[in-house]
Amino acid sequence: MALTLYYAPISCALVPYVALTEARAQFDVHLINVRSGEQLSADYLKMNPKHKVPVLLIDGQPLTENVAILQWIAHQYPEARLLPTELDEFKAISLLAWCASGIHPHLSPNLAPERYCDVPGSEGGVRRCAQRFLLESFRIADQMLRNREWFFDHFTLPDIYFFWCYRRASLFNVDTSGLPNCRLHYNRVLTSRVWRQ
Ligand SMILES: N[C@@H](CCC(=O)N[C@@H](CS)C(=O)NCC(=O)O)C(=O)O
Repeated sequence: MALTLYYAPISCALVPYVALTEARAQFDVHLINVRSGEQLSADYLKMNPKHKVPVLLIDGQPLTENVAILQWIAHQYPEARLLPTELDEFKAISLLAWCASGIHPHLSPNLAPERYCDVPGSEGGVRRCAQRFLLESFRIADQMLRNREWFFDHFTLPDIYFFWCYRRASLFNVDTSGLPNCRLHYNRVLTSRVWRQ
């Protein structure tokens, strides 16, 4: 099977990159320069009219949206145990959906606040509001991770997606100093997983 991950540095395409690596999948990486707008080119839009990374091309067929791509990887490589079993499988999908729809959308306004409110001078306020939403979610995650290594009893997909959300927020200088469990989890993902080796 031919797999190509359309990827941009720092972006959420890191999440399927880590998942594929943890699954020891054979895949190619196609770099997309999001800053220069390569995702808006006619060729890319043919593959993903939503002009986003990641896209996973599976034998020439594009699959978009992290939540779908991640589940496809977990099902394709069951020996990697990227999803827990029984009810926990659906709890893990619930966490993925939370990352995708409850956390990720509050990251983007930090990067381009003018896309979210075009009132001149509103950038600071847009960032402040987005960061409030992010911190609310991170506080919840911090409680979930209390006295735990991972969200479930072993490393699974939500660990990867949450890791990326937290990392992206830290790069926007969101003050996460009061969230020790998120920080410990972040360091654990950085230091103990295959994708860093
Ligand atoms: N819902 C999508 C979101 C993907 C997304 O927002 N990707 C950003 C990078 S983190 C992107 O490609 N932005 C470029 C653009 O909007 O033109 C998913 O989960 O895959």
